[in-house]
Amino acid sequence: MAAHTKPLILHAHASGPNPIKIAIALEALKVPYIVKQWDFSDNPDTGVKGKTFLKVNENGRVPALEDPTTGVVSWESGACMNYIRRVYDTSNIIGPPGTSAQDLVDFDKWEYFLLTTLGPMTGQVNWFRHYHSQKNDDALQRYVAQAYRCYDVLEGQLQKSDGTSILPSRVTAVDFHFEPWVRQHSFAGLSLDKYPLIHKWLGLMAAREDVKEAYAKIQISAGK
Ligand SMILES: N[C@@H](CCC(=O)N[C@@H](CS)C(=O)NCC(=O)O)C(=O)O
Repeated sequence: MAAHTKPLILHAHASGPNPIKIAIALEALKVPYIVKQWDFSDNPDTGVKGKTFLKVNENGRVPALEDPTTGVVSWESGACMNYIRRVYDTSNIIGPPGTSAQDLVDFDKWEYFLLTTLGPMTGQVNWFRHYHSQKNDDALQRYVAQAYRCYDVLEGQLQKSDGTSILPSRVTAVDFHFEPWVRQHSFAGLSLDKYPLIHKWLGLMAAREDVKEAYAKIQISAGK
């Protein structure tokens, strides 16, 4: 890491899964950063839908990432992750393990699968289980089934590494994308009983120093 790198500013929320992915990547690459916490309100000073934060991310969601060294602002966890990889992972510590066209596509497809499918389906399970104003069991069951379908796909992929990483040869940013969403399975009311390799992978991820440090920094910045 260049000695002149100024700490990046990671905009986050105490319990939202998407900012954690970015904190894990910054920890893995030893990039300095500070965490700025927001709530989910439209309070002008503290909320993601308030006027102060909307100047950083007009979509009103976290993560957002400011890099004072380059002046670049990113949001959407996929864009933040790709920015970090392009600028701060020149030795390819967390990127695709191989260089073939298939290796690069494999990285992309699992990253996109989390961003477009497993993450949003789990998010909808959480919404209809915990937050929707009216009981809607049809919607809940639809998203529970979709989340389990994603778990089936992930369990199959983890057979290739005996549960040690999503891409077979080593842990990458793909694992960082999945970790916070799969960690939330209990909150979502989803069981890992039928998914021994996901269970094993999650345990290995939770034991990593970069993962532990990322959660610790997010919690400390939230005053927890
Ligand atoms: N697709 C986005 C989603 C960002 C997102 O939904 N973040 C949540 C927290 S994990 C959020 O800011 N929610 C605020 C809201 O729903 O108002 C990503 O991958 O970053």
